[in-house]
Amino acid sequence: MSEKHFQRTLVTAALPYANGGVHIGHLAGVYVPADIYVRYLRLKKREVLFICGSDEHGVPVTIRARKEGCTPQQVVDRYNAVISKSFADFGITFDNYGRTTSPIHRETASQFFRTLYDKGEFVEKESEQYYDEEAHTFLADRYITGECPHCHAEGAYGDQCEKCGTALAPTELINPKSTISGAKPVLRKTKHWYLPLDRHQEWLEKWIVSDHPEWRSNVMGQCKSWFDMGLQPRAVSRDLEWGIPVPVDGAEGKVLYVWFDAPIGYISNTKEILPNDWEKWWKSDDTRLIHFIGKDNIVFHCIVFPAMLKAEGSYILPDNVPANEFLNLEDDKISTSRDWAVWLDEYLRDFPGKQDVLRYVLTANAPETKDNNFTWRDFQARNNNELVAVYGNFVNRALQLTQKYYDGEVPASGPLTDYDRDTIAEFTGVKAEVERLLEAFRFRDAQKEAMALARIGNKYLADSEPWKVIKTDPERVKTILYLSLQLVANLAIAFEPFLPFSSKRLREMLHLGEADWDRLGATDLLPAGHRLAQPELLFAKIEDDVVEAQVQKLLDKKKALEAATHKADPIAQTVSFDDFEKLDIRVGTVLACEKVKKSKKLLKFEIADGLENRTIVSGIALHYDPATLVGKQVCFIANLAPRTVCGVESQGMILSALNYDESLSLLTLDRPVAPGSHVG
Ligand code: B3M
Ligand code: ZN
Repeated sequence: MSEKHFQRTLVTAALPYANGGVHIGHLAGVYVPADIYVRYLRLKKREVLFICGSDEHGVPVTIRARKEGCTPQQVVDRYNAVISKSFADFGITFDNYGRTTSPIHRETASQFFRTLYDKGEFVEKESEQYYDEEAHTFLADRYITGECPHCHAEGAYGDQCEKCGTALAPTELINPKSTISGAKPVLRKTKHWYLPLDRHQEWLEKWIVSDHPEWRSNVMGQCKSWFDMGLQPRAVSRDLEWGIPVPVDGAEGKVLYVWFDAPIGYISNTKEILPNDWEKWWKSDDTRLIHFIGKDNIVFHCIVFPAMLKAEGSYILPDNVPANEFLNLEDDKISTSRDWAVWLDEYLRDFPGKQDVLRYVLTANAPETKDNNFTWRDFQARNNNELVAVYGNFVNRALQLTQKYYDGEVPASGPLTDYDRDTIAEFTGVKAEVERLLEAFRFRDAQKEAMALARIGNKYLADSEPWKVIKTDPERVKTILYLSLQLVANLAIAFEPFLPFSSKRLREMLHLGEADWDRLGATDLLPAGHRLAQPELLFAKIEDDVVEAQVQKLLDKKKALEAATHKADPIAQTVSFDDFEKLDIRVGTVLACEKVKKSKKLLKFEIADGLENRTIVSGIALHYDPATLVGKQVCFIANLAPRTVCGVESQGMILSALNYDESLSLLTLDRPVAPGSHVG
């Protein structure tokens, strides 16, 4: 069915796991495109509902809770607040942002499971799962670690080896261990319920491949590969404590699999705000259901959840699932666990008031059909060269000149030239193109089309040169600025779905009131005599040092993580205490320090050792400027036999630590002691 046959549109956005914050990959992949689409539908005065919420069950939450020594509920309470604030800060306009630990969700998900169970839609199967006898719990895949059978890396998980990426089953791991107690897990029989997707394959394949050829190629491709492999029964329950209990007798200790429970969150978050009116959104054929997700959720939204909805029998199915691919960050995969991300709350602390800059850049680089990459340099370039130099510059010049020549009042237009008429023809055509692209979920092209409006304005003003013409033909300038102001007003409307914050500020500067999308393309949005407010710059340049600091922050994070996770060299052979006591390690104060001639690596130290002072040569010239070492206190081995190095007799060895990345740090003291003090 094409859009026009639907009465209303229900838009959902993937429920973010409440085990961490929201980063730019989430915004780019799901939430900005979904928000653009919903804002557009509202501007078109269509009936729309925008639903999301926190996904609060599942193993990632329990792993975070263990790591932080708190309960899963405390984790989700914290991150649900962080996430919903981030979305509000970035103008993501959900009609409801719920959560899957809410009572209404627990009831809805339990009821949904029970309905399928009573209809015999599940297959019950007994299987063997790893059980931790010390922690008295079955182990989810991520709680089992061991040697990867493929690359033999240690630390592979029960579902995947992060080193070589191979998908694994827990029983494939060599020397499996529980990450909870460290014990060797044992296999135990356990019963679970499975959704027999194989029984749904025929209708699913027809519904997607034949009935929805318009779906994005990346989505269609993934679905077809699942069909080609042959759909398999999928477990819908787990042996876990954290989750929604399976509402069946004899299911103690079992909860709904998070990917069974979470999509039902879309339904419960609708019911939560429309207790008496939710069914027309989920059960009426004249509702169009659109799921906005990232590519790793395609199978759950195109195959698993539709199979659940079909099996239940009273729900509609999604009409489109415009899934985005992934956004990388500085050529590396964004990762919550490795903290390789730009977190929205951090971004706003570093770039207050610049939500639209990030929305613009993420839309311009949206990974709509293939993975894309975010770099801080590109962020700066798009801000400076597009938002400031084209859109902001055009608006500012048109408004400043109107202030200067007409005291902020829109002038009456005089007769139009052919150039005027050509320009008008150009910008009145933009509306249809922006709409066509938005209806097709092509947000980056749609935004580019809106930006074309700014380029038209910028060119028109630059070509018309009102600041020169004012001297010879003041009447002509009235027409130039009148038309330019109409273009500015059109921009405030055209950018509303994409850049809501700056569009609002611009409408306020124009005294334009709410954006009226139907008027987009009009040349009388600001009638002659209409008073404008004092103009302010819409966007400000971002300087090199600001983005360099962001890149450095990421590199520092990477280094810190590498250092924290680096596997040290094995410990050397054990020595006796007597042997250790033979070493006489002392503290010395650096009296002087200089490079050793004819050597790149050596520094010659004069050390106060509490006796006669001494000279020591040390190979750290590549790591230190000798001048910075004078006065420092260092640790040195005092009774090492003297050696001549590069013609200098060295009486001892200064101690330093060599990092895994070849960087080096001298062993210094955190408070002064007398030279010659013993180290032990
Ligand atoms: N919680 C988010 C993810 O996989 C997952 C989406 C659920 S949507 C029902 O990143
Ligand atoms: Zn591996």
